Amino acid sequence: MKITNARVIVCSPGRNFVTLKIETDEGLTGIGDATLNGRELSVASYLTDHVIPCLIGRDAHQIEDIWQFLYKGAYWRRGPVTMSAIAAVDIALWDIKAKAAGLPLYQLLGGASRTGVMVYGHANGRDIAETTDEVLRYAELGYKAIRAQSGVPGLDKVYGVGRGRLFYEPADADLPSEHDWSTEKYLDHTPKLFDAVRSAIGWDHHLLHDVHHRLTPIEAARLGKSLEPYRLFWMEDATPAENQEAFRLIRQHTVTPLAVGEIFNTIWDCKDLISQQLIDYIRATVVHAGGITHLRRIADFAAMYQVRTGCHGATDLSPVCMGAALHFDLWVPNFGVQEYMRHTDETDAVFPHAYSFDRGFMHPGEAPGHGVDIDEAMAARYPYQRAYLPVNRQQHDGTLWSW
Ligand code: GCO
Ligand code: MG
Repeated sequence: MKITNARVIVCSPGRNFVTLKIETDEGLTGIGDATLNGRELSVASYLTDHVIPCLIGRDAHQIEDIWQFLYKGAYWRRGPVTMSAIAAVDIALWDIKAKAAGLPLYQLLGGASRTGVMVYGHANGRDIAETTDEVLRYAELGYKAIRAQSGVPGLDKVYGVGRGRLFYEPADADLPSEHDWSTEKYLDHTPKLFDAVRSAIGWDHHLLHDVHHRLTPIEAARLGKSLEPYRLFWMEDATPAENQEAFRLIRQHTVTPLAVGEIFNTIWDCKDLISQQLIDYIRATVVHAGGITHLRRIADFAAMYQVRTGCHGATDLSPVCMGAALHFDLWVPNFGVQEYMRHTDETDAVFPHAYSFDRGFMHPGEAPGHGVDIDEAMAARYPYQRAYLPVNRQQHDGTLWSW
């Protein structure tokens, strides 16, 4: 089965998405997600200018060879733009292979390991009372695992605090907006948040929290320790992870489980974190970590150290990525949890999909392929709109900080 054509579709039904569509001489087509929040057009160009010319005429069934060709053959390895582009090709080719077999993608990976995929939702509010109410609302919607984020007294804009919707969209401006930050205020506030949330919800639900790369290792250790009484499922991105060794210090001080990896793009980003057992959950996901082909390698490596998966699933990952991730999750033996932030109605209409949510669990559906499509006519009605993620500055002196 030869690849005859491939093209990139950029659309913005509420937020920007980059989608790759691959066509074959047998009439089968497949689509892959290539969305990199705030840098969408770089991946679109990488695909159009450098990847697509190399795809035409290749055998669509040779997923592994094409992956190796795009990874090793570029000479310049890794990086989010390259790996998102490779992922888009990989997801589209798995879609085609599964359609050719007449099977849902998870069957080609090895079949279902579970009846459904436990997902966590995002509860947030401007203060502790609002966040607590939101956590209870998510519990009513059936979620078994809930992430809690709250505004911090004395800080103007804080990561993860939306506006009472079931999603939170951080890429909110034509140029980066600025948030302010105080480690002291955040560290004083967060244990109070979880004290209130646990008292309200009890012990039957998993609770999660995202630090979003803002603490130093010793500060993260202190937070992890102070959250131990509330039995978190995980504390995410407690410190920036360029230096994998940094997690050893956190680990030495706390038994709060650690999750990291939503911005990782290859197995090399988590090699030491996993092999030295410095984390509990790896958050790399299909679109940013080289597709199903590469994520599967990361998961198998992680399994050797009892590290479980917890794929990133914010709204900036398109329904195509969500569909592919759910097939992966249904199969992967060392599954932990899947993040699920709902898309807007416009996005869901542009990307019709077979996956579904029921009482805290999701299922990829039984449609052949990954089960997600794109309505191109509708996509054309939502042209690209430049949108940046915010930046963060220290409140006391304006120093640029990690957002
Ligand atoms: C998460 C993430 C997101 C990111 C976003 C950036 O845990 O869901 O941290 O909220 O900030 O995906 O593009
Ligand atoms: Mg995160």
